[in-house]
Amino acid sequence: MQAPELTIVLPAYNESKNIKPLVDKIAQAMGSITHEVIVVDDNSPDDTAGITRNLVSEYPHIRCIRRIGRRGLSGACLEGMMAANAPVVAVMDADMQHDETRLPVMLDEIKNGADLVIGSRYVDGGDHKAGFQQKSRAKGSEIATSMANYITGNYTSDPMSGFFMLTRQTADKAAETVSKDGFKILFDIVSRFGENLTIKEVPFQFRERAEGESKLGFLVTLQFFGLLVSRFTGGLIPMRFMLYALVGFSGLFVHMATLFALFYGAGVDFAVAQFAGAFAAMTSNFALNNSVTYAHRKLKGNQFWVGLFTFYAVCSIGALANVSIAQSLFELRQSTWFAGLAGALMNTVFNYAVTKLVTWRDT
Ligand SMILES: Nc1nc2c(ncn2[C@@H]2O[C@H](COP(=O)(O)OP(=O)(O)OP(=O)(O)O)[C@@H](O)[C@H]2O)c(=O)[nH]1
Ligand SMILES: [Mg+2]
Repeated sequence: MQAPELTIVLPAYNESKNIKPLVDKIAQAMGSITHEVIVVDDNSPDDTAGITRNLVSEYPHIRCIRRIGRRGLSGACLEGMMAANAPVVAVMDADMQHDETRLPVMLDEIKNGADLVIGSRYVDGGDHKAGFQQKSRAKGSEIATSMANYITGNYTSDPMSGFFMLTRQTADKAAETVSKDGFKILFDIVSRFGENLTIKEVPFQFRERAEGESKLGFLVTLQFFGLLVSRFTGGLIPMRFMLYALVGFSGLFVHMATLFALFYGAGVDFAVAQFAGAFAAMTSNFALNNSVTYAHRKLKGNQFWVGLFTFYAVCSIGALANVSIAQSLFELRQSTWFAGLAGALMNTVFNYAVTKLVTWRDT
């Protein structure tokens, strides 16, 4: 077997029906270019891993990385890129939305000196609309792309693409800092390193997913907006903190709804109703953070209850710190607004930092 010139990484979750047809098409498109294919599967229930391994008799250059207990597209892409043997690595979706016939053209761009080549739906000759069944999703993609462009600084017309190729050297460098969380690793790479990379674009026509279901849901969209804000602040505010703060904001509504329902609806004493409101908010905050902010470390079974208990404990300490800071600022004759907000902000930062470590053990 010859050493591969190109590694093609296919992140795949429940893509068992797409793998074989896609690998066939890739083999056809590659012609004489020596290549290997790495499928990165997150232990898909549909046996994507088994199906991939069965292909080895036909395609000895195929390999599957099966990750247990982990989920996430960016992390999957990264792991595939790090396992590559070739000096050039391509990443493409496993659902046939990307055009494998563009791979040789992209490889030529790398040979001509590019560090990163992006399969773009937004340059002349490219198209994104055909890939989305609903018009609203095409529109959503356009809006997200222009927001991402605003933040990344126009290094590419399609920072949201999941189809790209880069040198091993670039991949190795990116891997050290790029976020393993989230769905859009290219956006992260371009926003961090765009300035120092020679970037080329190759147009392609985005196709409809062949089989199976989309994994882009509400959670992924929320995470993406968290990532946008995080990159907007130059990484100062972590993506997870954004999600945590958003969940905290939703807790305000839970708190007020409980307070009003108990105080006005059930005639409960104000202090008791307020206490119940705080408890309800903490509980819903914990449940939401567990499913959204820490989806990658979701606590289940007994761990869920232990997590809830530590969350209550940390939040209670946070509340005490909040009140004492606000009180000190107030005594220093700061405005009530400033004192109150400073206490609340400090409370959020404290709760975030400590529950991250203690409750979700996310280091
Ligand atoms: N290993 C791994 N792969 C994933 C994960 N989430 C998505 N993928 C794969 O990443 C690729 C892109 O995901 P899609 O669900 O197609 O997302 P999309 O293309 O934005 O959405 P559609 O247009 O609806 O297809 C697909 O090959 C997925 O199987 C994940 O958590 N782990
Ligand atoms: Mg897709």
